[in-house]
Amino acid sequence: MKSCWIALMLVSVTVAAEKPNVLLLYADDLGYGDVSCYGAKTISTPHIDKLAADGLRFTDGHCAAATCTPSRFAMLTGEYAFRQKGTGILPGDAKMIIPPGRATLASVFKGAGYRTGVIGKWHLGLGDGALDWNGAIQPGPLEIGFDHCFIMAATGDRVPCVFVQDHQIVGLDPADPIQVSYKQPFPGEPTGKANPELLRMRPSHGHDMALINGISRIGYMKGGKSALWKDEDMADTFTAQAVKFIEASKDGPFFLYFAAHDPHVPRIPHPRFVGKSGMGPRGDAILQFDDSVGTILTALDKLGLKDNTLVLLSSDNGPVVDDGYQDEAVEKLGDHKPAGPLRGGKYSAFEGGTRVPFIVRWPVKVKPGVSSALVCQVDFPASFAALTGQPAPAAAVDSQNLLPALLGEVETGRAQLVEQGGPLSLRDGDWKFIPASPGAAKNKNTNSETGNAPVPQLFDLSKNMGESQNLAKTEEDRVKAMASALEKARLGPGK
Ligand code: NG6
Ligand code: CA
Repeated sequence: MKSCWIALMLVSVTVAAEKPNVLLLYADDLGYGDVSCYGAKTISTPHIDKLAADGLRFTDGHCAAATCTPSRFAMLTGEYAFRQKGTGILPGDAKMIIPPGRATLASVFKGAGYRTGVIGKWHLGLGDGALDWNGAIQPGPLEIGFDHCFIMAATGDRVPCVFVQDHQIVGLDPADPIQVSYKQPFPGEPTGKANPELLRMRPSHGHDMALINGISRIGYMKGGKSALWKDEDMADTFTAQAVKFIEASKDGPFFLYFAAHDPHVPRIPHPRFVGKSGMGPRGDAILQFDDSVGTILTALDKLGLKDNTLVLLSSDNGPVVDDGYQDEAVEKLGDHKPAGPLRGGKYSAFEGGTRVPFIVRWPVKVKPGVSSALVCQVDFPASFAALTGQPAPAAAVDSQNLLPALLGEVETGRAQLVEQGGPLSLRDGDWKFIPASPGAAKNKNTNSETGNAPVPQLFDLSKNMGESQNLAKTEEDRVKAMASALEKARLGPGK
């Protein structure tokens, strides 16, 4: 009888370990060099550092693209975004680009009996065209595998400046309906262009339309006054929602995609962070993200969920300094290198575009350490399907099961990876190939490098992580081989 009980206990322990809670802590525009555990010296991120010290820190972890929408599309669907039209940076009134019913990272977890939620930045479109924001907002996250959502439609710098919970705008007064347009201003409503005297932060490029909370945005809106967010409270609001979701799901298992807004523009952190980094609002917003991470992890601890929760921390694309507002990010940067030793950043085909902080912590399973395996967020659907004992979704064509690498059992990840910066580029082991591309070498808005060049570029990252020595001329055979491998990967599996 006794041995029976022991056997039963063993079984239940094993089963529990196979379905850990999964908490994805996701920053917006956080660079490889923006956190102290990746080498930042002028900024300190103690909560992220602690997570890394207790977990596995990847030095070659990637998002799938160097901007938000394609990156998140790939992470949720397991398909590179460049295979689908209309997956570039979306306006805030775009229809949803993941078709309802399509298998996603969320539906994988749901299929394994998880409670699933997304809190924070969405930016994958809502509705199926001509959405009435005053009615039921669908399709949205709930139609692709999430049980719960508390999101902003697009970005902090895009209208509508309201939160959507499940299918409704939060706090909307029916007597003051909300209207959104990306075509023309609403007569009588202030804009950044017409009313610069009302601004507390001026745009540096674009961002001169609807003026909400003293900040002008992309797109126009009218009404919905009672529902408008206050930028300085946004991180606290999302963090509190995340804690609430975890508390309500404590009997588990749950999957929470916590999609923070920091340090994306506009950078308007809560007053308690203002001036704390010495680097202006961008640095302060990074401290705010670190604080959100700390608060959420403390909540896990308090509920006794730390041991059996797999926490993943990463970012949707590389860093950018001036992304459209005069917020002193350039002036106060000092010696800080947002992409660390990498070249490029957001919008770039260089490594800084997609190589980002990437940490996995799962105390009962993952040994703390550092891994150099090449891993990508596009691999999440197949890897988490494997973790939860399910087949990978058929449409997740680019997603590889990298569970052994993600759990630190092996240090081998992908053999190859397509990076979607400006031009598509290819990683093959430590080699990096960027084909010749006619585009401009610099992004004129952000004054940052795109990776475009009129000649092919080839780098040996094992010796030259900063992609400064172009070996294309001396390694012609390798250039040829990688060009055809990239073309093959671009066409897709089976082509
Ligand atoms: C760009 C915006 C930039 C930012 C980005 C999206 C201009 C000139 N620039 O078009 O400010 O919003 O889109 O960032 O409007 S992302 O992280 O969501 O991809
Ligand atoms: Ca982003």
